[in-house]
Amino acid sequence: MKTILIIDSHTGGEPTRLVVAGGPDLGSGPLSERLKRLREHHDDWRAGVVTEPRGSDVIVGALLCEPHDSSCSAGVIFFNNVGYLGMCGHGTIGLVASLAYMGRIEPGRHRIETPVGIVEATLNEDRSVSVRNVAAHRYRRALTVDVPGYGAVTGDVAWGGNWFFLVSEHGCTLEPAHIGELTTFTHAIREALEAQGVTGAGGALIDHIELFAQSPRAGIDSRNFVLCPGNAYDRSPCGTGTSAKLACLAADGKLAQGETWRQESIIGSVFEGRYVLLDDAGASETDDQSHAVRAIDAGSGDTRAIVPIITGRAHIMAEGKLCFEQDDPFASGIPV
Ligand code: PYC
Repeated sequence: MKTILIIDSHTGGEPTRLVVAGGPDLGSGPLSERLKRLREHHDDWRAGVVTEPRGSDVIVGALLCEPHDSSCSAGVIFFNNVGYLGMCGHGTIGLVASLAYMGRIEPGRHRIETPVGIVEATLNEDRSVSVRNVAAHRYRRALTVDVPGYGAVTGDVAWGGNWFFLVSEHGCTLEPAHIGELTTFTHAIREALEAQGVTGAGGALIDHIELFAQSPRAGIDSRNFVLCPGNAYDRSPCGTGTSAKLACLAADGKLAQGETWRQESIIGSVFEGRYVLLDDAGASETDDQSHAVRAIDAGSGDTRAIVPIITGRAHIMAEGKLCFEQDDPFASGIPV
């Protein structure tokens, strides 16, 4: 029987399943290369860990890896029910909380290697975690797509560690009671973007859709609804989605460097976000921001890049061992 050791946490309601032992041998080298090996040779393993019957559509998996860069405390590859994520903000907060729970790290700053660059996570004394994300930028402003069944929808395309289409004018009610229709609507937007050839830099698929509305709560700047690639919605305010939002706010001159933005999720959990301009972030960080810089070189219409800092809190939920009997017909999940 094969076994995999896991720690489950949630960040603002969004679960992260950290695999601490029992992952496939991906060899050495940069995490982008190891991600390629995971995708090409061990995709069944991914599905077994996060999809039913051992997981669900909501769980984000995080494979703990030896970092390639020795200045990093850990390396991580994020995955979900349908594939892989470049970066994951809530997942990084969950990873850091789990490493602290395991006694592997103390409060303070820790560099973490991901397939899209190095991020820096600070475990704060109050157990919240602040993630200094890879550089974010708005790639296209006010693009309109024709969404069958809904009509014209206008939004921005931005990179926050994943590609997002961000929509503020939509006429929807962002309340938990409407999650079904919000999922159907955002799914239709994603299909329309793909069908109409709207992409991120270099033809990248825009696989996250984010709607915004005002929050009814005092002190909260905005509420969001985020559709993730496998059609689950993010229970957290989405770290990479909040990063993409900060990039758009910065590009529009609506949020100054260092100012705090409180982003609430559809279920009411909150991340605090702020940013520094990439140019001001220092030489060591710019080395890590190659993806964003490449994206900008590829011809952005809107080139102001920022380094987002996202703060949230994760809670440990479970520690255990996934078991895979040799004759289990669903060891690689339930095919859909
Ligand atoms: O927090 O960045 C995030 C995230 C991406 C997908 C789900 N959560």
